Amino acid sequence: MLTEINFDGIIGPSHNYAGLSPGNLAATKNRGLVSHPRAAALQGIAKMRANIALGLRQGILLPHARPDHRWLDSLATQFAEAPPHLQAQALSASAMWAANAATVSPAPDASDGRCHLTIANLLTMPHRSHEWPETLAQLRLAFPGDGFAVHAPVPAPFGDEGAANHMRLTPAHDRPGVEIFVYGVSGGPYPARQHREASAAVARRHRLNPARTLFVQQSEAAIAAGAFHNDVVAVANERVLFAHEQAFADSQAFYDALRGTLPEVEIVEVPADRVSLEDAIASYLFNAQLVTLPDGGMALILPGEARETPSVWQWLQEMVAGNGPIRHLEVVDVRQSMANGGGPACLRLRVVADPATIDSRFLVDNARLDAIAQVVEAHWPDAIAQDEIADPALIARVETARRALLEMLEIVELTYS
Ligand code: SUG
Repeated sequence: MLTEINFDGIIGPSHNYAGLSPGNLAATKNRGLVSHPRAAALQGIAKMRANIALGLRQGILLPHARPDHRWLDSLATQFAEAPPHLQAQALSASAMWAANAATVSPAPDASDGRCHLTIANLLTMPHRSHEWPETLAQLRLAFPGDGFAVHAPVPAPFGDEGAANHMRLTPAHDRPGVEIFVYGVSGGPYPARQHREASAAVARRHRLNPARTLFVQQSEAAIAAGAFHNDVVAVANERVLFAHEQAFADSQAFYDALRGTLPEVEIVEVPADRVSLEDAIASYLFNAQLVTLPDGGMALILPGEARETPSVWQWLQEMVAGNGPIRHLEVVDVRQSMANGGGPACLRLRVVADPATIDSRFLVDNARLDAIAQVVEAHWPDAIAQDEIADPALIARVETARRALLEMLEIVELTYS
């Protein structure tokens, strides 16, 4: 049976605050802080447990081999000798943000009846531009068989950041939907990471019906205010779109096109005079997981920061008290990831598929999460300060930690380091 499964990136042992993403205000503000990889990974595991407790199916994606020696090799250097900016870029644990792993079109949307996944090239940020080879290897392993088509990234110079700039609206997960690709043109002082040409290529590869595919421009104001991905200002689930008033360049044209394609759509728009773009971005209100519960109701899985932002929490209280489609708020603590600009929705990749067709090593229940947590407790560094990221002892610890996880999970095909 086709089901939505959230695959969360396990937060890797090299998680640190190097401030590598201009336009991601949290990451640049927190540059130089001491990170806590063990606590970070345990927060991610606790979020997965909260999803399971809601009755949802849960999967995992694995931390990548860091430092990325293959990437450094291709730059004709080695970690110990590389300049500090390359060391930081090679060590980043940014693959944790699984929403940037790929764009996923479930089988009911594709004319060939397959579930298509295109790996994101992430080429705008150097530290993310080398994620794709391992992401490709992982997703080819996790999604085997003819029911899936896992595509290599679209080529440069067309930037693609995956599902973070893609939304799907549908009467039900297992029915044909409308796929929405959100691209940026200009971000004021910051880069627009998702290029329209990349989105168009992904839509063609995925064999989507052009009449049920929309390309929508993200507003420049949103990118300039720190919404470096659309999933910082909008999220969709089944027939519901939840978005900030200033998320899109021309919301009215978009909403009209959407209603014309999917008449049952419900648009929950948060007005700027209730929640400013700044509050929305600081609290990550829209970087929530909007999910359908087994009883058919919808829940919003929010970061703690949303509860701590008065305008946001007040608006949410009124929303759930009203008659809208979102009935339940679930608050999770992912502060370590949040400090790098990654909220609950960034940490997961949604795939609608039959769980029986997925490599079961990538699916988790509470017992398997217990085993992962044990490896994290035993091996993940407690803290990383920026002035120790080149320390050989730290690097050895990071590499041993990931290997221990892969061995426990019996996914040794992916051991590169
Ligand atoms: O690409 N942060 C990530 C956060 C990604 C969030 N994902 C979604 N919105 N879906 C980024 O900016 C910071 C890492 C550092 O600076 O070390 C970073 O890459």
